[in-house]
Amino acid sequence: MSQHLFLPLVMLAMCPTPGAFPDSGKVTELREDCGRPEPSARILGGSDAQPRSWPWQVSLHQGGGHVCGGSLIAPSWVLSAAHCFVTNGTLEPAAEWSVLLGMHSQDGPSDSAHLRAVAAILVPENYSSVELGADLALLRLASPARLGPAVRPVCLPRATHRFAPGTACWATGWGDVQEADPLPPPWVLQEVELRLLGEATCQCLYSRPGPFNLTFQLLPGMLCAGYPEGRRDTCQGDSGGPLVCEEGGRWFQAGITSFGFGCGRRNRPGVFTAVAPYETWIRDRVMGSEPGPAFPNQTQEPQLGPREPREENCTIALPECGKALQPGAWPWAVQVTVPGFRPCHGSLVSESWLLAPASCFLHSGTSDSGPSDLDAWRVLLPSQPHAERVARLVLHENASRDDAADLALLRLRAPVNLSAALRPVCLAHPEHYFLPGSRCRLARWGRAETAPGPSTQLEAELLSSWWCHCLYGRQGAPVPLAGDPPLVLCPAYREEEEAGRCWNNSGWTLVCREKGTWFLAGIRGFSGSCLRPRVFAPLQTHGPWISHVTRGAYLEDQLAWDWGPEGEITEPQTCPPHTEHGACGLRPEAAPTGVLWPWLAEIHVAGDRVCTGILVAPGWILAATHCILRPGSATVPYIEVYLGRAGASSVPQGHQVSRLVISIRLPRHLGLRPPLALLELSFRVEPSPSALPICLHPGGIPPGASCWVLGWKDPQDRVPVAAPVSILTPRLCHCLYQGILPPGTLCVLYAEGQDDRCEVTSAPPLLCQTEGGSWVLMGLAVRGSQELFAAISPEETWISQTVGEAHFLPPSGLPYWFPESGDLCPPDLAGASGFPGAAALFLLLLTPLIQGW
Ligand code: 4AZ
Repeated sequence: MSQHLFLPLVMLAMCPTPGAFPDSGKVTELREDCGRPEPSARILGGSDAQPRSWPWQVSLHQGGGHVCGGSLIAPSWVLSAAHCFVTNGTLEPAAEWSVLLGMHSQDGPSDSAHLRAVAAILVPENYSSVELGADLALLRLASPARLGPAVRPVCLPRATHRFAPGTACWATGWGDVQEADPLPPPWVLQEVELRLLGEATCQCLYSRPGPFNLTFQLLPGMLCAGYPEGRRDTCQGDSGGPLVCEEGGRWFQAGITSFGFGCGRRNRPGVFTAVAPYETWIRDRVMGSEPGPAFPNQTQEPQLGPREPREENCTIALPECGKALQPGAWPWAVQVTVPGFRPCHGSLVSESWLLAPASCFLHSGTSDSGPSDLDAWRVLLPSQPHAERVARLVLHENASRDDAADLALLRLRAPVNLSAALRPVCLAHPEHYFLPGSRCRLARWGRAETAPGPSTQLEAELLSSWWCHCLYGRQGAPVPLAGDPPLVLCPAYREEEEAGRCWNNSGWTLVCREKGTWFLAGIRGFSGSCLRPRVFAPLQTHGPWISHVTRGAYLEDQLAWDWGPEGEITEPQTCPPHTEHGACGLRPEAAPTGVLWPWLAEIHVAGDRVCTGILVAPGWILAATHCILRPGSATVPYIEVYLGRAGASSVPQGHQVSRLVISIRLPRHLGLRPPLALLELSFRVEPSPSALPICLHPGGIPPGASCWVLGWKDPQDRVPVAAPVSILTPRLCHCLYQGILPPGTLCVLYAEGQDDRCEVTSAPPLLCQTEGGSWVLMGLAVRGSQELFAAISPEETWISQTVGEAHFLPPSGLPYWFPESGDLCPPDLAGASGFPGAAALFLLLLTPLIQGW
């Protein structure tokens, strides 16, 4: 039962002439006395039901605990919901269940409470799942219930019985009080008043897709009860229990609690199995039982209830959360000022409640009994000229111990009038998953040391947990399973104008957009370093606390969301090896933006040609000198570098990173022009799935590696292609290209039938994926060649000295080995260099014979 605090203070009309109830007796007497609770002084107005108010309510136990509700309809029969007993299409054995009657609190036995075994469970043949209807079940008790003031049957409606939309009825049960928030001890039976909704109204509400495009088709035999604004509802654990309506002094069971999208969500009223249509089904099954259930005639004409809106008009009662006219102009951004302190940034979460870090208030005269000076606190709301006052402060119980729970809720003295410029942010339910690729923004949170700058606009995209852990987590450590809910939210940022600013002077929230609606997804307090905030604590784990305190926060109104492939990961995954400078050579399987080669750079030289480059450290690109510097040119060209591109024309280029080159470094080479150049970028790039340094191989050929030449086929569209190749041993290479190769040249052989060659003027790189999973750079194409590459390993010292953070992996594999002379080559190959491909193939076929060379 959820939101039971909203129960109105009303006295139920009592039956006029309460008669003594027979413990056993004539069938007619019993039938007449269905649906009449003990007429003791029963006061409604709280969430806990009074004892004996709902004497037909039973608790169905399995494995020693309450699972579902039910209603006593005859001494030996209980009505409940089929879904309580059917698992994966199979009816559970009756012997596993027991029925507790005359219960008030699940805490301990009372005089009236007694237990019955279940002799049989009957479910309609056409029941398959709750959404498809027929969600009812009959339980035959092994022996009749002991009837008395706390145990009495309810009346059942005839098939012709009509319950008018708008009628106030009552649902009862021991179910959750919020989603994922079980009824607390002493587990007293809960009651909630629900209004019957007309079919069209209910369908209209459930047809409104909400953020996740989820709708539901109401079917005949279902009925809805609740409110468009939600808040009062049944919930998990109430299933099978009764929805009863009073008519002429008797309580008739109109519905059986069946399901709904979540609990208490707006536009998602509870769905019940309508009992009246099942009169025949019930009668047929209980036939012969004496006494059987009672189906009294309807004595009064159904009347239109007072609050039923026009059927086709189901305009939701509340304005929507999470809509912003433009990102950054957040209509929920609030500032709370406590005298003597800087303003604290928080978010409006309903008409009356704000969410902000508890740390803003922990040191401002707050005691357990609350702060002493709330009167002096002021709240500035967007587009409001006057400050508002605070009526109440509720600190999260773990606020001072756990950064992820650094939360406080503040109630305004008076609810605000919401508008397009002033509306709450949406809060996510615990099952809500912000999927990798979700678009997010940063927003200020808590007390800022400095005035907010334009970085409140910073855009980010959520990373998968694999990326998050391999990029930011402890490298090489096993990646934890995707949490449920995720343990962290991990954004990769888009480029910002003010690179290099320091981020440690403020806390931040991550607001993420789903279908045009912004959710407050994560929070992050002050960080100790200047780096942009990396990991956020997901806020949805606190959904139940926020709902519990506010009872009216604007939670999203949809439940199910497929977690997608990441949710199905069952085996821990391992990050590829890393270097002392962190992650390198990680490659996403399928990045949301389509960027698959995060180290591949387009180098635009002097505006007229494009070379391939490879990111080797956050501020450095390695490229082929011959492509960057044309012979004869004396000046250093103007060079721009782009990372995170998936082709010149591909849209969107969301995570493209661009930098200017501020210096070109060449190693000292006696006489010869060195093949490799290092380009220093104007400022560093943040590691992300679209810009991540590659690892560098320190020499030899990595054992068990798969290698590719990476580049683009067409220099105009520049869609990356990777041609699979084998790297020949230096001796084979030498034999094929006798005498013409500078030391340190790598030769490759393209896979047979491989036509996707990279065009050579851009000097494509040769790279391999090692057995450990990291991608390593081996070399860059020699001018004009598809098969020959200048290895990077001979330049390890120069590269490491120039770029302190270059990621050289530890040495492994076959050592480099330069032949002193060509005499060791088989004679047949000496003249084969004109056909290196064919000759190399021949050599490879001979490999077992020549491995000892
Ligand atoms: C359940 O899971 C359940 N708000 C019961 C009722 C509702 C939702 C879920 C309706 O048993």
